[in-house]
Amino acid sequence: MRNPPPQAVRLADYRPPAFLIDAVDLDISLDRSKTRVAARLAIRRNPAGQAGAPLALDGDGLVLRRVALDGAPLAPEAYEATPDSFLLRAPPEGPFTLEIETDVDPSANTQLSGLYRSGSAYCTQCEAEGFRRITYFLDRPDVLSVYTTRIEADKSEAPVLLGNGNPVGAGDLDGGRHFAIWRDPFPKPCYLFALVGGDLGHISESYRTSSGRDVELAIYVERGKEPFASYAMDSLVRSMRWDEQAFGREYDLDVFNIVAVSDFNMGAMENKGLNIFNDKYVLASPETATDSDYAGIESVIAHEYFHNWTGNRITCRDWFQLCLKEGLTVYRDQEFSADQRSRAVKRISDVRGLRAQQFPEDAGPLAHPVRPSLYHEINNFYTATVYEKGAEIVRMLKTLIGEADFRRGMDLYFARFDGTAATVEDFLACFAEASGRDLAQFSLWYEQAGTPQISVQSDYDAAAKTFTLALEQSTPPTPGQSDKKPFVIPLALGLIGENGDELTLSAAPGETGASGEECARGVVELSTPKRKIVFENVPSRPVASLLRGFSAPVRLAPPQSAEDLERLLAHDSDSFNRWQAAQSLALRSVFARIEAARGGEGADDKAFFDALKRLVEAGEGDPSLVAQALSLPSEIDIAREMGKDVDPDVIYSARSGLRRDLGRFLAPALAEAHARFAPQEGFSPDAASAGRRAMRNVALDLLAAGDPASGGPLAERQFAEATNMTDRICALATLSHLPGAAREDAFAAFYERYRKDHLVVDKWFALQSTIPEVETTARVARLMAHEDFSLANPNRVRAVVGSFANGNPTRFHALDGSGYALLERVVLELDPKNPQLAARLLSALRSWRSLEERRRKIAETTLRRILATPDLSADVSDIATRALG
Ligand code: 0A1
Ligand code: ZN
Repeated sequence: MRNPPPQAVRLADYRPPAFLIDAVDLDISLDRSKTRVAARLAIRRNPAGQAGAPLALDGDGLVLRRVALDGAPLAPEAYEATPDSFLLRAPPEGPFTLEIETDVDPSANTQLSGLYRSGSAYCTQCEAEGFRRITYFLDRPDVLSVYTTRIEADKSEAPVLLGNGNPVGAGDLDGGRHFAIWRDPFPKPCYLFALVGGDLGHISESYRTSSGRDVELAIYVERGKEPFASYAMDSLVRSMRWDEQAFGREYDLDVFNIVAVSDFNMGAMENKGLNIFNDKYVLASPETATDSDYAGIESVIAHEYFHNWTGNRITCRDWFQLCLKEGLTVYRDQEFSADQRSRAVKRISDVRGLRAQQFPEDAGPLAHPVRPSLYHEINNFYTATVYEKGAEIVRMLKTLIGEADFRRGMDLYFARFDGTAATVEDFLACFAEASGRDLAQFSLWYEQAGTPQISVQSDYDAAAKTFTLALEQSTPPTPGQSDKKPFVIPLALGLIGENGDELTLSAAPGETGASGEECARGVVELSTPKRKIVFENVPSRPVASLLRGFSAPVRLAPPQSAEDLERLLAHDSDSFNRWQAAQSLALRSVFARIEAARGGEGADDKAFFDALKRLVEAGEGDPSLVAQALSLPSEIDIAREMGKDVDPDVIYSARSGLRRDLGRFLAPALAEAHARFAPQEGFSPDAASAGRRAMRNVALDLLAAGDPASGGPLAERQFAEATNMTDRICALATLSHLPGAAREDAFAAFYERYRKDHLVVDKWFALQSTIPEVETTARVARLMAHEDFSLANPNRVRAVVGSFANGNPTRFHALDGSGYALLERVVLELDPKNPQLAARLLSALRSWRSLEERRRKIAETTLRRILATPDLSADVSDIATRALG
């Protein structure tokens, strides 16, 4: 384990490496507790690096066995080695070869970083700084080397041996051992290194690239699980084709391997030619996977595959540039999924995710720019801000410069930076060049944290037939950034006339008009603190449909009137904004209910409910969009809108009241929809079928909220008769909110049916952890003692504890402090074993300052106690320190 205190790393301190490592030859002899790693490094001084510097390699918990320079053993005074570092005091001026042999213990590796065991297999995870746990190295992304890896193992234990690149040799050895040699011709940073050894099954397929090269694709899984990998394979093939068509990017090796493992800290990893996946994002069958699991697999498979160009062929100069590969690759996988499915539904779900994860991050003490300028622990920067807001920046760039220039910029980026480690500046320069536009102000999106707030005042002048929008932007202060400069914000908009028709935008001449181009594209740019825009020839008072398609990651305020929102919900040509109108109306209702509980005026939902009823009854169009409109803002959405003095109990009762009333009002229409969207013959995971299931299940859930006496039995029936996991788990979710024997029986039956499948058992864990009842905290403690639970497995921990802390606001924030105490216990127990996971769990407390005072105090005490614990990891102490900061 690395020793505290963690050092601050600053972007401003970046210096090119003093040495380069052109070639790495590894010979790795796998053994459960004593794996021998022999590395031969071809090193030379970097002409751009600091002259005369000693060679300082990174290590982390290594045991050095042997070291030689140009073939001769090194004298002890020539170097200094600790478990965490290796220093060669006076390296030769010319190129030299350093041979280093280390021992590592994969069985003792509970951090799941470096070389570790998952089940009976050996696997690796090197991003961000795991390679130094395998051998001493310049563990930084701007050192690119060509790797040859020889892997040796017991043939019976690990008949499958996989590495990066192409297979170039294999053979049997004495004593039941065997070896395989892999060579990766593409220079790469060490964080993309990987190997796998184990007794695994696989499925394979041949793929012909657009230029006619054949690639062998294979997905390796636990033996017996092979049939569950077919959707992942299908997604891979579609991703490869799509990247050729959408970005002109072809795959470059002879093989592409994916391995699914059960113990993994994140979703998956893009190691060159050898992607390693959390099995949650590979394995699926109609009986075990929900529609959202299928969508998750499709997008993660695509994401990792797309990294081959955005991340691997072009990598990052330093970890501050993480968004260069992550934001861009998320943008690419989002576009891919949008093309495979309903674009509008995909956008809605991405924006829901952004608001649920990134907005709170940006509004709290952990806020950081998409490209941070300082970190203590890089593992804590794999955040929604870097990933999801990073993707929004790329999307805005495309909106601003247009599709053609965007594609030209991407082509230029690929051509210019292939084989290098690049920066955000390099990336933006390509688009500036391709579009002829100065992107200096745009680059503030990478530098300034915080979510901009846009306020809008509108005014209709009936006599002059003009409509004026007064826009104003401001961005709240965030840690270390008190004053914000104005952003360039692309605001997609339209005007909806009295009859619901889309008005043609026509700008008034002069300074206050929008440009002709802005009107034609329906996108205005807000790049100053304020901008007033006058539209002319507006026959009657219109309603502005603003931020169409969520064209920028901002908040709009103040909320529109109910009448305006109802017009948008009924008529907006932009599907996203129709959904947004429903969400805004629901939020209005919740806030009115909260006011009513405090003695204020109650909610008048009649028009809103009527509008939803028309949507449900219309029966035409996309049922998945109707389902989205009926999916009310979550408790967490509501808390975020509230912003301060959040009381989760108050939110829960107001939201439950709305669900109950809506369920009652819509009951006949919902019952009809539930029947109309009953499962058809055969199962397909495609978007259309998933949309039908979404509609059916949202109907079931609202029906039960309106009338548990009839909705409960309906859910029981659906649970028993379900022919796919989506219908079964949704029925169980509905039942989970209805206390009683039927619910407990259903949970027991579910477990009996799926106890052998750990991914399904995770759903069972997660649902129970999110039951909004006082008893749940004790239930969670019981689940942690369940024979299927293990602190060593990140998926189990996330299913039980993560779901509780992030998905059960009333219990997690219980006034008696029991929820925080549970989190504290788990974080502290987990920290010495898996600090990355412990730190992630702890970030559930990131919004503690927005809570009402009593909870805020308990949360603060909890954080302080955690921070005062001796021997805390750098990961957890970084989160606790910043959260309190
Ligand atoms: N680069 C991967 C995510 C990833 C990051 C860190 C990991 O270990 C600390 C593992 C995976 C991706 O974006 O998919
Ligand atoms: Zn990624």
